[in-house]
Amino acid sequence: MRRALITGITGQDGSYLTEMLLTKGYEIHGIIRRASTFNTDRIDHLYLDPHSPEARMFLHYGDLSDGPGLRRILEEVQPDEVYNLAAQSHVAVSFMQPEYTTDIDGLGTLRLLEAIRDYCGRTGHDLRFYQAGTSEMFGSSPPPQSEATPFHPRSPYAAAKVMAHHLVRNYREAYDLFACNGILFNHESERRGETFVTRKITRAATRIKLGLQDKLYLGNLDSRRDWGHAKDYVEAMWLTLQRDQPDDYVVATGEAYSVREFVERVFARLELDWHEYVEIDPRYFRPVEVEHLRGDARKARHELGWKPKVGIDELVACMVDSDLELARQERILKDAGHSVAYRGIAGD
Ligand code: NAP
Ligand code: F7E
Repeated sequence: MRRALITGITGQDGSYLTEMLLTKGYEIHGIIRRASTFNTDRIDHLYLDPHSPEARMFLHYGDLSDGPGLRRILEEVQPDEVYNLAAQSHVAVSFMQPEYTTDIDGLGTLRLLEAIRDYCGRTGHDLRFYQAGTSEMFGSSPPPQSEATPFHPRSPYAAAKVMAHHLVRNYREAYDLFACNGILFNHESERRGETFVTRKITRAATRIKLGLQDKLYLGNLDSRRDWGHAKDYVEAMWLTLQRDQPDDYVVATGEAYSVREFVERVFARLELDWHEYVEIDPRYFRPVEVEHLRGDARKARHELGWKPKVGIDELVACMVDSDLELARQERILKDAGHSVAYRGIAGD
């Protein structure tokens, strides 16, 4: 049975990757952060008591800021594959917390690579490493962006991810580590964090439809993104680690739409006129914007045999339908006299 160690297992991608690897027969070990509230919603449906003979997913407390803890987990788990998905992944938040974001997304990757280098050198074990890099690294480089496109990061998040990208390449060249970078374009889902723009839109529009909310406040509607479904992207991660040689791959659909077009599609599915509900709030503008991301994933297509299955219409449909169901549940609670205050933090 192959064993995978996943940082960021409680995130959107971590949950889909875990589901996929379990169906492939892997034993999964995930690193979770200790929090005062439960933060395992996205993987609760996969959890079995570790005492159960059927349990194949195990959780370990850890944090990318804690090198010794990462080392201990590696020794204990002895994984065949390591997927580094943990990150402070919100671009706008990275402008508010640049040092923290760099510590986790940049230095955190280094801590993990160093732990792996020492572990492999000392035990003679081999493992394969995947780094979840981002199209944000291209920043202002014009589309279509491929593996050959220069990086021009436009946020602390993107700069930290560029650092991690180069470290992964360096460890591959210097220490012969099977270490690969994904350059992942935006990928969304019903499990997407609620402050990323697609989910913010589908949550708000469905709540508006059911009378739970009046307005949706957004920032820049003109930026264009290449949006795919997260399920497809975790498959590309796994395929990357199954190659004979380590390499770096852009993962993208090749189609881009503006935030405005995404809003239009979502409200149209709900038979609402978005102009009546959407307002611009400048607090959601970023100090500098990434205007246009559209990926060229031909290398992944040829070498990994990967192509996305879900296009924009299906993505919108599944996010809207899932959030409509959530809104229906909120409506029932509200009608029964319970409070259903919706949380949102200004600026993200
Ligand atoms: P996500 O939903 O924000 O999940 C991030 C994960 O990282 C969560 O499990 C989070 O734990 C964990 N984490 C945050 N800080 C940590 C720390 N200090 N130590 C340990 N774990 C920490 O992100 P995602 O959308 O699944 O993305 C997965 C990875 O792909 C990230 O590295 C992201 O930067 C990268 N990426 C994502 C996209 C995209 O469009 N989704 C595109 C390109 C690259 P909590 O649950 O406790 O917060
Ligand atoms: O913004 C604009 C915003 O926060 C998309 C992360 O997964 O993908 C993600 O980063 C666009 C930007 O994602 C609001 O200005 C307008 O132009 O959904 P987002 P992102 O910044 O593209 C990359 C590939 C990652 O790697 C990241 O981890 O939408 N926008 N109004 C808004 N964005 C937000 N969040 N909120 C708004 O109100």
